Amino acid sequence: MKKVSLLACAIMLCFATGCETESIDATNQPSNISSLKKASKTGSSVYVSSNTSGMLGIFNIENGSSKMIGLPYADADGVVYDGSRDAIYHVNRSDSRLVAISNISNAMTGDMVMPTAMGPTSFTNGREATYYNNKVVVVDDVTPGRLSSYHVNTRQISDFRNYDVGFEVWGIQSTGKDLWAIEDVSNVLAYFENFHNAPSGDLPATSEVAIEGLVRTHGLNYDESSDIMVLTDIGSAGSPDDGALVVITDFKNKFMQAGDGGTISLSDQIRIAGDLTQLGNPVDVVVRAQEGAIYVAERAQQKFLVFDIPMDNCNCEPTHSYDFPGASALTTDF
Ligand SMILES: [Ca+2]
Ligand SMILES: [Ca+2]
Repeated sequence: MKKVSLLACAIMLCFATGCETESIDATNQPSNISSLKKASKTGSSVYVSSNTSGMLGIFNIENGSSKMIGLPYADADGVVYDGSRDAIYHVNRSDSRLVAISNISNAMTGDMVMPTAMGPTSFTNGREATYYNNKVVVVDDVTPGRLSSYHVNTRQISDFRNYDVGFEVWGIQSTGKDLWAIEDVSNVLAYFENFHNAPSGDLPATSEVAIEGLVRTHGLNYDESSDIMVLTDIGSAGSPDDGALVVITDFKNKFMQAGDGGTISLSDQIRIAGDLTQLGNPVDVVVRAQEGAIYVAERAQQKFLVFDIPMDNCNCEPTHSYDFPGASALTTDF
C-alpha cells in the first residue's frame, strides 16, 4: 500500500466527524442475545464507505477510536473485508471498477491509500458487494439488474461470471454458496440457492418473499450464528426521516414457512422506527449478535449509526451516532 500523509485530509475529517472518540461498547444487551454462543472473533473494525467524500471510515468498536483514510475516488459503495489477506475490496463508482486495497488495518488517519489491484469495467452503476471464497460479487443497479462476479486477490481482479437476475438489485450477501438479494423499489427479499456454482446468464431467484409493512428495502445482513436477518427500509427516498430497520429473528424458519411468493408478516418482525432513531434512508446494515449490535450506513442523515438489537418494536435512539457525509455502505472484520 502506498501512503501519502495528508494533513489536510486529517484536518478536514476532524471537521467532518468531530474526531469522535466515544466508546462503542455492548452493555445492557437483552439476555437472549448475550447468552448466544460466542463465535471466534477476528477484529474489531467497522469499515464505512462514502459516495461523496473520497474517504473510507474505520471505526474501532473496542476502543472507540476512528480513522479516516483518503481514496483516489470520491464515489464508493459496497465494501467487503478479506480476513485472509487483511484487504478490502471496494466498489469504486467514480471509475466503475472493483478495486483492492491491501494492508488496510495498518492505514492511518490522513493516509491516502492507493489500490493494489483494479478490476475490469463490467458494471455501470455499482452498489453493494459481497465476498465468498476468493470471489466478490458486485451489484449493477441497472434495469433489469445484474450481478458481476470477480476472482479477487490483492494483486489481481478478473471477470468470473455475469448474471441477469430480472429485477433491480441493491443489497446482497453470500452465505456460503448461496446468495440473498433485495429487490429495489419493493419489499421483496430474494434467495439464490447455490448461486456461486451457477453459470453466467439469466438467473431466476430460487424463492422470493415479501416483508409486510416494509416500503422500500436497500440493505440486508444475515447473522448466521444467531439466525437474525436485518433489512433496512428507506421509506420514501425523498423523505429524510421515515427510515426503519426490520429485525427478523428465527429467520430461516420464517423464510421457509413463508415460501416462494409468500410473506413474512409484521407480527414476525421487530421494527426500529420513529423520530428518535435518526433513520431516514438507511442504505446498508450489518448485524452482529455477539456484540448485540446493528451497524447502519444512514445516507439521508449522513451518519454511521449503531443500535442495540431490540427485543420489541421500538422508537429507539442509536447507542452511537457519528456524522459521516455520503454514508453508502459498510462491513466489519468480525
Ligand atoms: Ca426515506
Ligand atoms: Ca453491506
